[in-house]
Amino acid sequence: MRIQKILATFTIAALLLSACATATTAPETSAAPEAGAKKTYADMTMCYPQLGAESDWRTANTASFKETAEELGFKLIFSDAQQKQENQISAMRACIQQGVDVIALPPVVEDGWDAVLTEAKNAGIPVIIVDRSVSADESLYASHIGSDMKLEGERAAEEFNKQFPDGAKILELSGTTGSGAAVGRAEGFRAKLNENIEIIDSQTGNFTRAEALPVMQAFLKKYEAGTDFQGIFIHNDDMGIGAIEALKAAGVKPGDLFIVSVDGTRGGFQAMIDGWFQADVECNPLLGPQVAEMALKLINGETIDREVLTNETVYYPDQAEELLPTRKY
Ligand code: GZL
Repeated sequence: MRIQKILATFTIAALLLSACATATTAPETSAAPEAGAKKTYADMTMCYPQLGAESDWRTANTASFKETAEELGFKLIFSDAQQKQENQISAMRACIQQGVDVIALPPVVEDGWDAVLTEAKNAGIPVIIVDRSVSADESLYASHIGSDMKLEGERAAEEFNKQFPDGAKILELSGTTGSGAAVGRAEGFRAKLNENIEIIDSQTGNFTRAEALPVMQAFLKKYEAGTDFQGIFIHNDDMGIGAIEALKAAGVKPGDLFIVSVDGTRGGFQAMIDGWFQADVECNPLLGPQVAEMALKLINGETIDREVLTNETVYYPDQAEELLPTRKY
């Protein structure tokens, strides 16, 4: 009898120990979904090789993706390319090596993506083009989501047409050369602008305040504000704020010129309140939630729209004061 009791004691102890062992050797990471189970955000790793931090718009776009990843619980591999395409491509290649589930690419310029998009496709990693467009063949990416940049340009032109029915001479401060945003806005602007409104000069300020300031200073050395030109089309608020610094230094006053900008950031709203901007064409950076939803559908093998355009409007000074506190970027 004594032997049986001793054996029983050992058996129970062994069982208890193995249970503990199982507990301590439990897998470190969450178990991958069983084959055939739908993936959730917790299973998703998204690569976001952000193009830079050149503007308030870009800062808001980055925040939208980081906050969405936090809220929904997916892993975001984020990098800042400082507006250099080669840095974005290197970041994408690192993500492909890592075997991410999806790449969301906000391309700094339209051209030069075919090779890396082909590499992603060959690795079975779907790509969503975010914000600006690419010239690569549509077969190389799953979808594009962003603004209709051409329409933004057309909307800006309509403001000048309304303001100058008898014609005018204007300047253009354009965005990053070769970017879908600058190309689209310039194209739409010219397509819609009345023939009696002449663009006497156009220079890029690369979407930044710092680079727009010297461009506006150079314009003011060449042209007399009010006499040689009566208005300016500026491709984003940050460049507009840089230009205002040069205009102020040259003795130009708010309202002396008719200025239309793009983005609708808080800075742009303040420029409308201060009388510098007469209209601000909205361009929405808060794309994180929609891209996350599209990405999860893709990794679950569901179909998504090939083109998703954001609905946008035009803001005016008479509503700027009231709306400024509600602006999310
Ligand atoms: C437009 C976006 C542009 C913004 C700028 O969708 O790509 O880039 O208009 C930003 O403010 O820098």
